[in-house]
Amino acid sequence: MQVENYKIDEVNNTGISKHQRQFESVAEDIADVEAVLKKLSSFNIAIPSWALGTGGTRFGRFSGGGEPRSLEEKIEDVGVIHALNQSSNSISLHIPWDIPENAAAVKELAAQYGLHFDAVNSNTFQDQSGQKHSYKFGSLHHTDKAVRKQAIEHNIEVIKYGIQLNSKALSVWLSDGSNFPGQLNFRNAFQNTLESLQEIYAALPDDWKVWVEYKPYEPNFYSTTIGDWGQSYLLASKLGPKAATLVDLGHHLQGTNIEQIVSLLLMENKLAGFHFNDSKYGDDDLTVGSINPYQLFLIFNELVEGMDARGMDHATGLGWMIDASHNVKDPIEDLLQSVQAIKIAYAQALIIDKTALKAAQYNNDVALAQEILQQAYRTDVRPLVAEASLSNGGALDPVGAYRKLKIREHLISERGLKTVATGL
Ligand code: PSV
Ligand code: MN
Ligand code: MN
Repeated sequence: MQVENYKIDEVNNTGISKHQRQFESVAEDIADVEAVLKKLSSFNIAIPSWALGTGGTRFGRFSGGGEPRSLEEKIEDVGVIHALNQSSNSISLHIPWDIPENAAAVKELAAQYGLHFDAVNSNTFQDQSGQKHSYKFGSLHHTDKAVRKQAIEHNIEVIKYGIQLNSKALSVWLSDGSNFPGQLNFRNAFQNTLESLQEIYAALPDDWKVWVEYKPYEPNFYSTTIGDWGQSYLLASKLGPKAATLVDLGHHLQGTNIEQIVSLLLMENKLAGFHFNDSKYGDDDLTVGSINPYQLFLIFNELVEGMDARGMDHATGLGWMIDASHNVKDPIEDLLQSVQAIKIAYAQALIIDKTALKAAQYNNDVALAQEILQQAYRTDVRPLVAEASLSNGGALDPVGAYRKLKIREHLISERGLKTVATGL
């Protein structure tokens, strides 16, 4: 389904006067509101193809109805999201969950919704039917060269799919690790991983990047071979300039200062981008901003400061992607909420009085530094985000519009109630 512009306009019209009042009130106190709006309007966050169905925990999956049954229907769903928020103009594929059999047709369909393809993701954490060697004991780090070779070839195949789609990055997440002390020789595992990644790196086109993700545990519970940003950074450094570290917000132990990691990776030109999500304990699938929006704001503070210091374009300088999928919400609503949360944090970071903050830091005025940060954080910037969306033809309130336009009901009537999304 296509969400027609006039329908979004109709829904917007019901809330426009309230919005204008709220927008004027917040805009009044912002030095260069046009610059903020321009940045918000050009900011996009990629949608992962695996988040469009109700995800599962390993204990159960509860389909909500109208789930996409094919890659084409997933593209359609991202089209719905982008029509409503005008901030999700790309889709990230996980292969082999979503194989673009006919890349030209898939690209053309995506273009009809104003979409393109973001990073392609390889999958060597599951065995696929017909596969010769098992990944039970890992993939790129495996003790057996034949298993490593199979995993390397899979990654090279994923790059080939990505080339057909005009993707520009390969995202690698390995579940490789160990469950028990003594199971693994850490140094050999790391060395094997490096050598495998070097072969994959050699297959990257000139204008491509490889993004190396880390995760401290799960599915392995004793060690993960790329377990933290240090290990990822080490690999990325040894690989070369096309390699960088991908930060998935949920892949940190509780209490980790993620914003500091982000700041230093950015300083070293080794920050690839993000997988956004939120978590309360050790999870990585909750809606962005649902648990700790302050942390998200602090991360964006570092991003805006660090990217500006390096003269980077906020919209295109890094990879921005959501990586979250749960089993109790409508996935489209979940994704719309996540994108809104990211844009809110970004807007708050944009309105920080940076000159005053710099001076407070220089003078070691700790209390003032906190006041400056929290002044921005406590500003209700939602009217700014809504105004940016409106100026692009999107909805003032994407989740509200999605409900008013009864989009899920439409999808159920088209696809049926008992559908289960392909892939994850
Ligand atoms: C692993 O937890 C991860 O964050 C990786 O990015 C995967 O590719 C993705 O989730 C989907 O399982
Ligand atoms: Mn991830
Ligand atoms: Mn994850």
